Amino acid sequence: MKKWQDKEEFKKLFTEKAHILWEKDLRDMTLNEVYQTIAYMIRDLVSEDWIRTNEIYAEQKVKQVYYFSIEFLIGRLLESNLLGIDMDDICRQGLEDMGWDLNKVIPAERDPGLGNGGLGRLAACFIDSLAALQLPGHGNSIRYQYGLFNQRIVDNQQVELPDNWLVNGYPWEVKKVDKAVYVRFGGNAYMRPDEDGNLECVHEKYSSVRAVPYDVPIIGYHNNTVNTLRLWRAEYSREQLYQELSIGDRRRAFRYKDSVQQISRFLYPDDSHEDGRRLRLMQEYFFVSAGLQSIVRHYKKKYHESIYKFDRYVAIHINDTHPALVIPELMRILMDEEGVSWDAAWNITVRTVAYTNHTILPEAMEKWSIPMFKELLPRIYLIVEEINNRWLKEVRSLYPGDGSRARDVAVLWDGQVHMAHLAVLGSHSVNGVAEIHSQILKDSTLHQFYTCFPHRFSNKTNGISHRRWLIEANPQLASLIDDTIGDSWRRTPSKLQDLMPFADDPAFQEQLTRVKKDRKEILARYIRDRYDTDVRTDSIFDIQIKRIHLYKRQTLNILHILHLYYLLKDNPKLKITPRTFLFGGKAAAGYGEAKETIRLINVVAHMVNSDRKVNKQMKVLFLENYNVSLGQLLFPAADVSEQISTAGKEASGTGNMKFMMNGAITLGTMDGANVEIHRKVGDENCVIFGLRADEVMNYYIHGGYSSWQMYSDDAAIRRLMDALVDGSIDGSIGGDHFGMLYSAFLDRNDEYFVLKDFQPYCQAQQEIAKRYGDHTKWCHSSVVNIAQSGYFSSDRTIQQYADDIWRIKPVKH
Ligand code: KOT
Repeated sequence: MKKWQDKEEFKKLFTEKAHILWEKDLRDMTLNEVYQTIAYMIRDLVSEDWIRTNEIYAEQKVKQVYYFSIEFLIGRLLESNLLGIDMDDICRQGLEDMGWDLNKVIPAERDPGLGNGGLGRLAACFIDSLAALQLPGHGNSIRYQYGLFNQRIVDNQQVELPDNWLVNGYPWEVKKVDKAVYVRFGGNAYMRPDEDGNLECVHEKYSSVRAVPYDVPIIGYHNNTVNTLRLWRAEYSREQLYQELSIGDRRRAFRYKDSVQQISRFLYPDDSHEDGRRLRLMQEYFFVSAGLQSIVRHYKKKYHESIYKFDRYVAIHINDTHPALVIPELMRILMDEEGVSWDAAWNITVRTVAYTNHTILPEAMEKWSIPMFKELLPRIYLIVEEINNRWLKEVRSLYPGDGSRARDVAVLWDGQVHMAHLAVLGSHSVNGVAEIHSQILKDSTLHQFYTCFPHRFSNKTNGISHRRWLIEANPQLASLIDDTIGDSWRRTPSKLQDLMPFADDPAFQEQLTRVKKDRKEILARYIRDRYDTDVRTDSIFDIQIKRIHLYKRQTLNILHILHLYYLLKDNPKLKITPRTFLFGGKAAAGYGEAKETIRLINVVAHMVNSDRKVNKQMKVLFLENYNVSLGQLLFPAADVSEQISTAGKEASGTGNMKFMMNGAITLGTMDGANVEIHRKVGDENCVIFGLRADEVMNYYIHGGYSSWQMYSDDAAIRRLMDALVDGSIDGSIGGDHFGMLYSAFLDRNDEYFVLKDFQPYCQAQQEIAKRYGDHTKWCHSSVVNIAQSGYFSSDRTIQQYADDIWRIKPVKH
């Protein structure tokens, strides 16, 4: 790897680069221009290694994995790349000499909003770990022109503004025009006999979309590996446009042009909440087909091996079902373009593809209407139909007379294409993302498939990049850890365990307290600057940051806050441990209850914060536009990590791990990865409450829960529910106030057991306050959490995928 020798060389190269790029005096440069200049300088440093990495993979003909994900929530890259190439100090010093502060330059980079939440961020942590472990693995996705909306709060309500993240250009990407491919939509597809009497497929009158890749380097950590995140952009094919124009149908021609450009324009703002739109299906097929074509092309060109050996050299991973069309698309390429028979193509496909499930919420399971699917992807539909026919024939012969089997495992059923069923059938490996979630997949969601293919199923508990979420986000803590146990944990995060002996060390506890206080002050400054509000850094920072969803139960949190407020109002002499409650997260624009939850939080916040009788003891804030960068500010400042989803609903969660790694105490239900966090740290170092997943399941199956009963029996709950609709919290009289939420709790029998878990949650909050009061004990817990968090590094997760699923090995150079 080329490096900058010292700050003098940095300054010289910076000056040269800046002049070429901006043609202006250094003093006139904007912070964004400074950031872009450094980004291009980093690209100069890594470009040789980027080329070399690919050459070595091809020369050694190593097996490579391609991680297909409709989202990659990568966050800013300037700082992580500087850390990756170990040039952060030189850059900082060089900038300082020239009159800039690196800490002010870093925020000039916009967060690429290429994801919604957990699923997209996981994909980003995974490619980070692949490069750090020198594993040959790359990402494949869409280059959305507009990311997820920017969120503003106006009159207590969420307002969505477009996220035009590419306006100033994106210095990390490289457009590869020569690697463009074409993707076909629409037209007619049918089978007919060829000269030899074999069936061949004819696909005619289709419309072609040009897919152009934009590659982003994924830089390894202190090694020479540079992998690739390939993002596809849709362009119209000039040929097709001219053809349409030459026929004389101008309208049709422009309709074609517009519809093509729509494909990579917007990221869908859904998280665990599908809505089956046609454009979304186009996006899915677009990046799947483009990605696969380029992989097959590269394999043939560089590996010189028979297509029948494809799966020995290529692994394809599908991040949930959004890329599940990989299965019929690979079948199509193998059969229609490479002349492989059905049976051989199926074997190659199944051995190549592996699938991860990220949710068991029924409304998030992807299904497409058959007529729409057929119209848009006629050739792919024929293949899916054949997969389904062959499979159901097998099922019927295995379980004769059992008609209900077919319903549970069919790919085509009830006029819909069931993507999860297609994904399981066409993969050799199916995994969940936390132990409890993988168990639920086997026991219920995919139970029938599990009985057919038990060996396919496994668990791979999620992880997070400790480089981004500890080294980069919390340098103060990282350097304290270095000083205490050395820096080997940076390469080997399990070494964080070496902190265990310091859990009761007074000197270490004191320094940890200092670091936490520093981080709370940094956050407090941000809050003061942006919201003109002061928060007490001696209060408990209690944080819930994640997408807004009824199952994640931000409602439970805010109802408890309101309850606490009433306690203080009713007992003016009452003293509680001062608390700062912070929320962050976006609601899907079409998800009414989630948007009402945001409004409720803001209305309560306003009432509490403006009440001088209580606002010394509690404050509530909703922070706008939660994204990766804001996360990097929030996780390090947290005392309490709110992980309070209805048990059995959160597949894993990964924010829980980021809090833990930064020394916060989990206040959570036995859901997702909380279960494993609890096992690592024990009852003494986290606070668990509420219904267990089996109890929740029991209520769903057998009934026996009545939220009206909770309302009648519990005066505190009654008061809170009434407050939602009597105008006492949102002032004005008239209107239904928070009727939508009231109705979800009472008329719709509280699907997520908020009222049932309310009192247990209040007690858990009291337990938190009690423990916080014993500072030494609290510090002990904080240390244990940090020390045990190494397991939740995505390096561990990726090593498991590499060993058990992909069978790929590191490539040193
Ligand atoms: C969205 C749409 C359809 C299917 C799944 C999703 C989805 C799931 N989006 N995000 N998730 C989250 O994925 C994370 C990473 O595995 C999990 O930690 C989290 O529990 C999921 O909700």
